[in-house]
Parts: sequence; structure tokens; C-alpha cells
Amino acid sequence: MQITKREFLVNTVAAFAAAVFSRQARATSQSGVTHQVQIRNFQYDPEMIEVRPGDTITWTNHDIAPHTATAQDRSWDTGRIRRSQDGSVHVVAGMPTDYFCIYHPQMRGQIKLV
Ligand SMILES: [Cu+2]
Repeated sequence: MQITKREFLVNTVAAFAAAVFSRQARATSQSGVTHQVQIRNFQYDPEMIEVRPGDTITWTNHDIAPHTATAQDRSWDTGRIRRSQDGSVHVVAGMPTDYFCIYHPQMRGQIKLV
């Protein structure tokens, strides 16, 4: 079957548009930002962090002691973060914002969802 020049052009434009659209869809779904929180001297730095749903928070432990970042209601948790390691949590809408360290409950941090 013979494809006319016009059909060829339409197909090419459609394929290009589909490629651009799928690239944009991917970019949108991966638009979250990664925020860094340092843990030093048994403190979260910064102690309060502004994040949006879709973002990721990564805590890096610079202490010798292990730490965690754990929601007060325990609904989310980085798990044990050893010296020089990090742990991450994905931000979702409505997640509890106050967190602490399981091993050192006096360590407290806060997420501000914006
Ligand atoms: Cu700790």
C-alpha cells in the first residue's frame, strides 16, 4: 500500500507529539524535589523543613550514634540510620508532620506541608 506524502507527514507529526507528551508526563510525575536534613549532635538541621507532596526528604546521620526520623504516630519511618548513612521518606499529602528519633525521643523535627 502506497502512503501519500501527506499521510506520512501526519503520522510523523503525531508520533513526535506523542513522544513530547510522554516526556512531559514523565517530567511531571518526577517533579518532586529532594530535601536534605543533616543530623548532627543529636539534632535535625534544619529542624523544620517545608515540603510539597511528591517531594522526598533525605536525612543524613553525621553522629556516631544511630538515629531515625519517625512520625510521632509512627505512620512513617526512615528506619535505623547508621553513622554516615542516610534514610529517605516520600512526602504524601496529609502525612503527619511531627517526627522524632526512636532512640533519642528528645530529638524532634517538623515537616511543614505547603
Ligand atoms: Cu537519635
